[in-house]
Order: sequence, then structure tokens, then C-alpha cells
Amino acid sequence: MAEVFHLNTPLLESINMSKRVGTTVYLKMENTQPSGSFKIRGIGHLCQQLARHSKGVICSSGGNAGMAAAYAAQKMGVPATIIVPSSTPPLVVQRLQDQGATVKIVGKVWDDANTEALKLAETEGLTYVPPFDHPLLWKGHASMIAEVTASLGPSVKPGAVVVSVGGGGLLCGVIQGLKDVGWTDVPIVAMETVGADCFNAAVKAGKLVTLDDITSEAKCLGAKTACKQVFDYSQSSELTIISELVTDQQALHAIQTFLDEERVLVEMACGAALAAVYSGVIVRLQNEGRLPALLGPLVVIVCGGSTINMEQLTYLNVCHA
Ligand code: PLV
Repeated sequence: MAEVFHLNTPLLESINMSKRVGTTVYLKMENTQPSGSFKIRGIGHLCQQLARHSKGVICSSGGNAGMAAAYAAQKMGVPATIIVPSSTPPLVVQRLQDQGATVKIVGKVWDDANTEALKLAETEGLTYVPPFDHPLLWKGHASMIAEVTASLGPSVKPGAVVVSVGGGGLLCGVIQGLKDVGWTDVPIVAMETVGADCFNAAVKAGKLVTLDDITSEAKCLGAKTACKQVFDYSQSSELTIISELVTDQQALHAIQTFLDEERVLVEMACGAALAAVYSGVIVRLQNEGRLPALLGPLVVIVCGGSTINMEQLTYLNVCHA
């Protein structure tokens, strides 16, 4: 059987977050994955299926998909090239290189880097690893929900699941996981930051929307267009997906509070999900009747991320001073 690259991550109860929302909050600690985020689940699975005999993989990324692709490629003994936009902090370039990848910086945002990755895949005969838009990624990500089910035990069902949305791969995976375990009645709160809000824009417009630019500091949520599958899910009555936005300031406040209270440092992309609790989005949704007043346990996917360290946190603080 093929080696699995991801780990079964802990599901931790947060006393502090539970106090804030008035129901038990469980944290699915995807930040503890090898390569620093949930991405290794899907990308590990995709690489196993598509890149075993490849002459090399090529991945366009805001950082974390690249970290996962570099990790999987190194495990498989395959070279990895990661294309990142210029908005990617230097610390990520260094981390990718330390993981054995060749890094190229192309364009301003992820979409530019992706155009280059697709071109190089074609001209160099490399295996293209998409960061969010592929059924093999969603299948890999779905395993996190199977683990949540096992951790909670047979008598407990979440009241809602909270996820961050970039291009929508994580959300597609969570939905697939909920379907696999028969939890399609569990509402999902889909969090983005203002300025990296392609899913919210699509939900509002009733069609896929391409943003003009990415103006949020949550660069790993910075796809200009959501994937078609996640939009199709948003239009289906099979599931309840509540799309919500927070500001960069709220996402930053969330990662700082998380560091203080849970002693874990995650990046802005993850801060968007955490802000659902810290900025009162969940409580507001309850007050508005969009989530039940008596809410079952809240599962927050702590997607993690490598685009953060103390220097980057200081920089973000200066930006928002
Ligand atoms: N980040 C992608 C896309 O960036 C990347 O290349 O790494 N949380 C974290 C920590 C992430 O890194 C990402 C995606 C997300 C959430 C959102 O996941 P998605 O794109 O599957 O919705 C441009």
C-alpha cells in the first residue's frame, strides 16, 4: 500500500473559545501536520496518485500548498519546483528551499504564479500540482472529517464546522468528508478576509467572480476566483454553507489571541477561521437565527500555515498599527 504522508491530528477542546461562544469548541489541529498545514492531506494523496513516476512536480502556491508538494516530492524522491508570487514573504521561500524545492517568484498574486506553473508543466513535462482545484485534493482533505468523527465518538455530532476559504479546496474536502460520514445537515461557516473574498463575492453575485486584486494580507486565501466545485456546492440545497467575512485586523487579532491563549502561532489565512469565534461571528449568526441558539459543539479547522514567524507577526502589526 502507498505510504500516507499526513498525520492523524489531535482534536483539542478549547476552554477559552468555548467560554466565548457558549458551546464546546473543538480545534482540529491541522497546524501540526508535516509541512505546517492541512494541505499535505490532499496534496500528499494527489502526488501518490499522479507523481509516482514523474520527472518532477510543479506547484503554484501562496506558500502552504508548495510546502506540502515539496514535502511529498522529497518523500517520493521526485524534484519539486514551486512558483510563488512576489507577495510571498521571504521566510516562506527559505522554508521551501530548506524542504529541497526549487523556488521561482513570478507575478504579483497566486493567479500569475499559476499561469507560469501551467506553462512550465507543459513545456518541461512536469506533473502539475494544483493548490485547491482537483478531486484528488478534496478526497485527501476529507480524511480530516473522518478523524473528527472518530475523535468525537458515536454520540457527538458537531453543531457547525468553521473553515477558511481561499480557492475553496479545503471547503470542498470538508464537504466531501461530511457527506462521507452522513453529516450533511451540519452547517459550515466559510470564512474569508475582506480583499481575499472570491467565494463570498461569488455567493453574493450568484456566479463565479474574478476579483481585480488581492488586497488582504491573508495571501494564502488569495485566489482571485474560487473553484467551480465550491461555487456549485454553495448553490446546492443539500448543504448549508454560511459565507462570512472578517477584516485583516480581525484575523490578526485572532492569531494574536490564539497565540496568547492556546500558545500556537498560525498564519493570517487561519486567523480568518479563528476570528469567527474571537470576533463574535458565531454569536452574531446565532442572534440572527442563521445558526441555532442552542448550538452543538463547534469544530474549528485550524488550517495552520507556514507564512508566519515573529518577524512577520511584527510586520503585520506595523501594517495595522
Ligand atoms: N493556500 C493555498 C492557496 O493560496 C496555497 O497555495 O498554499 N489555510 C491555509 C493555511 C492555506 O494555505 C490555504 C490555501 C487555505 C487555508 C485555503 O484553502 P483553499 O485554497 O483550499 O480554500 C493562494
